[in-house]
Amino acid sequence: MKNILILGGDGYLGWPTAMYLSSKNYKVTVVDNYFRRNICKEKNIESLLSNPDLIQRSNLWYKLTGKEIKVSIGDLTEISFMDSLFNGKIKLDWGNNNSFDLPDTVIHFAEQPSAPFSMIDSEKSNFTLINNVISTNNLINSIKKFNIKAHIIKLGTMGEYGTPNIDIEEGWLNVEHNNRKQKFLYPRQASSIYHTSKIMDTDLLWFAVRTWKIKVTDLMQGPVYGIFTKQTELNENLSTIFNYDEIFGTVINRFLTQAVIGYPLTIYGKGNQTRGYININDSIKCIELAIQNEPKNGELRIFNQISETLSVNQIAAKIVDCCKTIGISAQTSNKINPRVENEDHYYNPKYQALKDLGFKPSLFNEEIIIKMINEILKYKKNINESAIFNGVKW
Ligand code: USQ
Repeated sequence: MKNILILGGDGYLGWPTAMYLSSKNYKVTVVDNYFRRNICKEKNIESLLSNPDLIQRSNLWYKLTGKEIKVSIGDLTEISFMDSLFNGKIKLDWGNNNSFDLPDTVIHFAEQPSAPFSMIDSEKSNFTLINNVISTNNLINSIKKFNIKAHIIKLGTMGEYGTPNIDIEEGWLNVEHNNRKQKFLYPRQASSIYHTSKIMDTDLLWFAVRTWKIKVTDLMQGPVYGIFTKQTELNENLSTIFNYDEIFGTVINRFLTQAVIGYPLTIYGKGNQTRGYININDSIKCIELAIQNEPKNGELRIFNQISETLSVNQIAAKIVDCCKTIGISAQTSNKINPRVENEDHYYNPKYQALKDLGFKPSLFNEEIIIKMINEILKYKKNINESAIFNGVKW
């Protein structure tokens, strides 16, 4: 089985992905600097579920399954730390050092992932740019120096494309100009510093693919929702970080948590903003498909990683309906939009390539909504109402 290195292994997607791949007998190592959990503590916007640190969770995973998820804690914007993951000089904080195998595949989640966080002030904006762009550049350089055959799977975002008035292709656009043709990266026009940092990552990776022939899969993912996977359900202390606050919480996770405590669902502006959404379990399956179907060296392969498109109003309506079914009275409230974004726009992204590899999307339906509400209800006493809306503005 392949050796998988997960950068950002403590995050919402990183940890469940690590357990899933470990359960499938991939050899997994996770790396993190605990940025997100530290900021959540500092800002009093902690996860709904208790999240022991990576060392404790890896220990528990080993006890329950006999499988090892190795852990290395450090800052990926430091060149020597990134290099250590590829040159055999890794210092593990958990796991057997003697059996560390160099990675065949690197999954890069290690980014500041929040649009609102990147817009708080100049310092947070700079942190986002430096962390995201430099960690990506360090990764490229370590791969170039030590193992050009390693496959980078980069988490990109649908938000890089913005909301253009034409169909969104999967990464590329064929342009005909004055009777000549060329395929270019599809135009990108983001609407936050965070999303812009991801465009910069894409440019760096495309440069490195052209210049040094590294191999990259860029997964253009929409907002992810969900609270459990088969592996997190094994034990409460294996849960993922589940944020519902306005900084790290994505809209569906926020709305479901709001519904549980009778907080009117915070629709920003008119609520016609449409995005491509994906369940956390689908997201992990897509990552596995990307691992199994490597591009060639010198190829940047781009997939739009979403399961369906929904407007904010459609999401809210589905949740209100399901709440009615189970006897919860949920209301909505239109807030003055704290973000600068189009509220009425065309949105037609293609998302066929992952389906061609076997991806079967699951939808945001009554079954999943009610299951998530019941799960959140178990932790109702942990919900901190003051984290929900303070209006972080663009
Ligand atoms: N929204 C509301 N009410 C809320 C929160 C959000 O109406 O309480 C709206 C936003 O205005 C936006 C939409 O819901 O129109 C989605 O917002 P979001 O916070 O769920 O997602 P976003 O900020 O775009 O970022 C999230 C992740 C990010 C990922 C991105 C994918 O935090 O890491 O890259 O989703 S995408 O949006 O496709 O770029």
